[in-house]
Order: sequence, then structure tokens, then C-alpha cells
Amino acid sequence: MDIRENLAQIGEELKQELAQTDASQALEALRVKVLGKKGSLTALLRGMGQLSPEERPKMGQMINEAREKLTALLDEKQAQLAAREKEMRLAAEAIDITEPRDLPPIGAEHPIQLVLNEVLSCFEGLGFQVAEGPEVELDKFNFELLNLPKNHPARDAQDTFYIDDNIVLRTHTSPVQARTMLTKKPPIRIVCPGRVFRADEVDATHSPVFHQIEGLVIDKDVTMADLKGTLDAFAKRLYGSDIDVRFRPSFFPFTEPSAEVDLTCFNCHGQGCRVCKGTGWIEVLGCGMVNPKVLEMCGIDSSVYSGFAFGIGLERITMLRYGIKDMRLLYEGDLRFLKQFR
Ligand code: 2NL
Repeated sequence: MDIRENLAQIGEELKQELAQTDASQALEALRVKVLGKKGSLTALLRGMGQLSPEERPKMGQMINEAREKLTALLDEKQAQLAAREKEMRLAAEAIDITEPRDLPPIGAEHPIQLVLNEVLSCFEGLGFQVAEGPEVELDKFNFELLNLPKNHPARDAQDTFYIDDNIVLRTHTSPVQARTMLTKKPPIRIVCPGRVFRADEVDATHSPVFHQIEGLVIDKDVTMADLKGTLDAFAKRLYGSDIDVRFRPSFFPFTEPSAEVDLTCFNCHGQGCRVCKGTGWIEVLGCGMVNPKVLEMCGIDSSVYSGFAFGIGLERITMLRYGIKDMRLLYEGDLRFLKQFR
């Protein structure tokens, strides 16, 4: 068989085998079988040694042309296979973006937050603005300006977490109001919600970290009637139009006069029940007319302006609202408890 026939046969064989090849690995094996060191075309090249010097250049040229053709055939097939394999891979990896996914578990607002939201929307409806301040406070703002001088029992080390001689964890949100009085001119109408700290034991009704919302109104001619009217409107917005407020005399160093405020029991509407211990009333907050000494220390002329303030313990009204018997449930983060408020 002469080289020409040989080349034609190698080409025919390759074409047939290529037609049956459908994987790039098999294609590479074919490439080696023809063009590799021990390949059929390479064997022909080696055989050229037996040719006469006159024949050699011509045959060499034919073999090289054949090699180029065969290489082109192999490359073409390789490109086809690569394209097909890519197509298959893309098809296999395709993502159905219309497939509904598993939703991550959705959290719920904490019951204290739920109650705070209601209380805030009541006061915002009455024209109050929300003010916030630092939880780590200067003694001056937490105590001094609120008529709680050094050695007052309320600042006893038993109740107050001291950072150092002049810095405490705030024991109420009143320092936010003191800061507001020092920086803003009346009229002032703010509510200050936030976390407060007292060195208390932990039990069903006490926690060293708890939450308050305080309110402050300062303007000309503000009287006890404005205080009572505001709290009455608040109570009716929060619990319903049949809820009344009742003032009992009390004492706070920062207000004079001071009062504790009861609301009609939201559970029995005044009839008397377990929630209100048969009285028909529930104690909800403390309040009073801002002590003129406090106004003066905070840079407000007490001969021109007067004001009222109040403080509400959020844990207490949250527990009453949802019938929670132990305050610790509010802090433990037990999902079985928290889920019930979704
Ligand atoms: C309570 C009593 C109260 C205030 C807080 C206050 C703040 C300033 C001036 C005057 Cl800057 N008063 N706050 C007044 C009366 C009572 O809270 O039993 N809270 C749970």
C-alpha cells in the first residue's frame, strides 16, 4: 500500500470513529491514536526513512497536509463536544426561580415592644415627641438636676449601679428630660422610653434591668388639670373610653405636688376581679407638677413656666395586659413564650 492510500485510509477511519464519538475523553484517545507518538500518522512519518531522497519532500508535504486536515477534523469535533457538554451542564444547573423557597423563621415583636408601640402612638396622637438619651449617665443628669442631692436614699449604692463617682447606669429616663430642658426652649412636650437599671434582686416582679417611659410637658400656664386631662386621654386611648383615672397623693423629689395614678381595671371595668384584687382600680404610673427647683436647675424660669411629668413602668403594664405572672419570662427569650405574641 503506498503512502497516499495509507493517508486516505487513516482519514476515512478517523471520520468514521469521530462520527461514533460523543465524549471529549474518547476524542482525546482518538487524537493520540492518530497523531500521538505511537499514532498511525506518526508511524507513516517514521516510515519515510525508507523512501528515496527524491520522494521524501513530496511525501513529507503530503503527510503534513494530512496532519493539518486531521487536526482540523479533531478540533472541529472537540468544539462540537465542548459546546454540547456546556449546553448539558447549563441545562442541569438551571435554577427554577419560580420555585417557592423555604422561608426562614420569622421573629415576633417582644411584648414590651408591643405595649410600648401602643403607648407611644397614644402620646404621639396627643402631640408629644419621642426623645432618647444615653443609658450610661452623668450623676448630674440622673440625680443632681432632679433634686436628688448627694446622700438622698434613692441614690443609695443599693439601688444604683455606679461606673465611678460621677457616672451611673441611669436609674430612670428622667435624665433625657433634664437634657432636653437644658437644650430646648419651652414649649416642651416629650416622652422618653428606654432601658433603666437598678441594683435589685431578681424575682417575679423585680429585675435589675427594666423599661420605663416618662413624659414631660413644659409651657406657660400648665396646671394639674392639664396633667389629669392628658393622662385621662391617654388611658381612654390605650384601654377604651370607659376607663377613668384616679389620683392619690404621693411623693417624688422631682415633682410637687406628686401623685400615684390608678386606672379603671381593664379586666373587670371596675367591678372588682382577681387582676385588680377586688378594688376595680390598677396602679399604673407616678406623676406630678415639675418641682420649681428642678425647672430652675435645668435653666427654665419657674416664674414664667410650669410643667408636669409622669413615669410609667412598662414591664408592669405589659404583665397586666397579657396576664404574665412572672417578669422573668420577659427576659429569658424562650421561643415558646415569645411566639405567642405574634
Ligand atoms: C414612677 C414615677 C415619675 C417623673 C417620674 C420627672 C422627670 C423630670 C422632672 C420631673 Cl425631668 N419628673 N419624672 C415624675 C413623677 C413620677 O415616675 O413611679 N415611675 C414608674
